[in-house]
Amino acid sequence: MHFTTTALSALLLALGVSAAQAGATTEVGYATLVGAPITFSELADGAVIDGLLTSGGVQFGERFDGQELAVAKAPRPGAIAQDWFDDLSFGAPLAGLTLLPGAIGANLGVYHYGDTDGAAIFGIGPQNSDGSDPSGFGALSARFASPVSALGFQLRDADGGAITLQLYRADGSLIETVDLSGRTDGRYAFARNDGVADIAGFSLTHRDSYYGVSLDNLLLTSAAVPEPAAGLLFIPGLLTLAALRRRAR
Ligand SMILES: [Ca+2]
Ligand SMILES: [Ca+2]
Ligand SMILES: [Ca+2]
Repeated sequence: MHFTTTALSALLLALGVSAAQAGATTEVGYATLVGAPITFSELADGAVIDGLLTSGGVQFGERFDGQELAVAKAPRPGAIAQDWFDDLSFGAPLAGLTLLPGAIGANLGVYHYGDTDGAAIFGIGPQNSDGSDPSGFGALSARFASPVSALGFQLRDADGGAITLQLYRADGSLIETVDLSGRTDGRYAFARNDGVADIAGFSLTHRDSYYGVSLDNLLLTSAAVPEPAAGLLFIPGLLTLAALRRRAR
């Protein structure tokens, strides 16, 4: 089998390009991020926040101008009933990434977990016809004062349901949709692969029937460019190998 170096390079280049497009961010350890997290410790347990919330210099609300607020219905595991969730999958943020609050009583809420991490915020979802509490079932979006290259956060009450984090630039364009489905409570962090500080905000939506999902300890920072994925690391090695083979002929 004759594989010329040129053909091999082209193939590897194609592989490299597709791998780079697979994700605009890389998951990194929360502890590797430097900075002070937003703890929401100033918020009172049980508070319902109408209008935009500003905490730690970051604005929090329901969605961005241009995103349509829809209702997603998902079966409640092990029950006939289904739950209703805020859904932001229609429309897209407009340039400027302008944050909007939800309707009165359907924007954001606060729950104090009674542990060292204390208060966390959640989106309030649509009112289910069965009268169940919509706290934690809503969308939660954040707009940063200035764009960052990395962010970390704590998810609370994550029970393995579908969770989606969408990262946006200030011009409203989507950087990446990060699938957090199946994550349990914990701290997670993501950094831009190319180190560019263009993450200006995010939307967090989910389908988690058990008390929804809450957000705490949001940490916005710049991080070192993450190590390339393992698949990319061996490509220079292969190219060298191909060059050596060619020389041996
Ligand atoms: Ca907290
Ligand atoms: Ca809402
Ligand atoms: Ca939950």
